Amino acid sequence: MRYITPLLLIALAGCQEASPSLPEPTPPTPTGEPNLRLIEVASGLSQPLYLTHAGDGSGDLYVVEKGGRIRLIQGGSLRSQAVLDISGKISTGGEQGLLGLAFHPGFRNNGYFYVNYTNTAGDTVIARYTMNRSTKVADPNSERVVLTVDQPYANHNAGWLGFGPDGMLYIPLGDGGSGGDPQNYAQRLEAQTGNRHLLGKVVRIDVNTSDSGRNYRIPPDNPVLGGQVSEIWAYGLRNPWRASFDRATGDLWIGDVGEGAMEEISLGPKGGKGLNYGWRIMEGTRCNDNSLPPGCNHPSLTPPVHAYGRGDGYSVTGGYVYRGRRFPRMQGRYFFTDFGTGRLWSLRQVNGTWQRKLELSQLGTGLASFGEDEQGELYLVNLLSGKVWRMEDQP
Ligand SMILES: [Ca+2]
Repeated sequence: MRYITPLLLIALAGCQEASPSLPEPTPPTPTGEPNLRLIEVASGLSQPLYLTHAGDGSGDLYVVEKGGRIRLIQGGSLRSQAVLDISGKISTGGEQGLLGLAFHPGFRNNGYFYVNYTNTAGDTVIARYTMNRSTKVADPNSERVVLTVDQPYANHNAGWLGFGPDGMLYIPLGDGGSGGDPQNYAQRLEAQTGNRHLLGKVVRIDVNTSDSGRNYRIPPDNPVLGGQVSEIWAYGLRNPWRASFDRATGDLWIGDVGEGAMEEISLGPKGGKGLNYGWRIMEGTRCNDNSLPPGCNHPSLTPPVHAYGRGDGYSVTGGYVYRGRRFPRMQGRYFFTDFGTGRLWSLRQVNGTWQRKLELSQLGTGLASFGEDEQGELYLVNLLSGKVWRMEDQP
């Protein structure tokens, strides 16, 4: 139906949160342009689609495999024993699978981490597991389901989740799938059975407490949308494939995969609640359905900071603003790529305008996700080749 879907199905990559760390002063931005290269860190993974760290000072890296396992890279080596294997309880077709991973800000003390997966019924599950911090293994029976969202179609499951600088868990969800969001889930705010009102939204919940029989609490400072405060923080997303928090500013960056014409990078300033990112009224900067309120290009919609068409790619993979220390010329740039074409760009704001630069090309298909370590250094994960690389700026 559109070009994107089959690819995405395969791609499903995810990025992960920047574990909430105190904002650090941003070093001055050097004027030189980075000269990127990729250094292989690991290979032999099975459909990896995300990489993150536990925020525990260990230097360990965790890689998510679409088929249902979490792997550990420790001291530069990929451990054969999985951290978690829930391959028996998930669906792995197309865009389904184990899709995201986020460590609790207090992981060092409680061993908690959260995953986003597609269960055997095809629905989205957000669940907590507890890891033994000595063995770095989690008992599959430690699962505590936080939230389940009915998925009306198999595609557009998004998958990323991450803790914001406010300690809340953010979960950008896809529009439920099919093509063109036929039930208009992404714009509908009223409560629906099976939590389908959360489709096409950024969900924001407090997992440290609970209310009303839920395993979480709706933060009272969530926006009033459709006349009520709910789990919805922002809306109007189609299939947000990887998001991240800028660890210096707290801004939320989202790569949202387009329908048939445009890919987009959207931005939510720290604390910017209630934003409507536009889908399916808009596809990127293109008017898609002007019959829906409030109509195309309405000032109440939040347009992407960048959008690109089929000449550049067909399935965006959202990335990170680089905040590491090793490569000053990368500082402050937002890196992202396209799953299909393997082009990798950066965005940076110059005189109030977001400017794009092509950093690398010909990386091939399959770049399903970026990842970030505790120091803020960046990685790339290829779903198809099973490899993980570190991004470097060579002098
Ligand atoms: Ca949009």
